[in-house]
Amino acid sequence: MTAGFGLITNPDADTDATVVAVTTPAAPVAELHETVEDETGTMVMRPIEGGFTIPAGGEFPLSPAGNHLMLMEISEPLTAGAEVPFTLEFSDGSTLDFSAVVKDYSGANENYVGDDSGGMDMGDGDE
Ligand SMILES: [Cu+2]
Repeated sequence: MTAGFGLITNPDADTDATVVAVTTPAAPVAELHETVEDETGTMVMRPIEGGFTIPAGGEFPLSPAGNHLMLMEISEPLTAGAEVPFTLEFSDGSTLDFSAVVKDYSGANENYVGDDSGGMDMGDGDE
């Protein structure tokens, strides 16, 4: 699976900012995901309703066991060390471009929504 982690900050604003979408040339489909506990106590991830809200003057962490940017339907595995550009789109229509360096990551072995149903393409798990 391929996901994006980091920290979104909103240091100088006096209003909250809401990220409603993410796009990247690295993946045909990119989603904003949250990680939650389901009825059975299993950690699962799913598209977050309403987007990521970064409080005014605050920050919004993206982490392997929490909220993250989900890259889906990637045809070519991303190479560690490569730089991948992203664009965040905010609820007010503004956008923010940034890039992130691809890293191998072997942690975060939560169960993910779709593992059993096959309804979600998590990319190349062998990578
Ligand atoms: Cu995800």
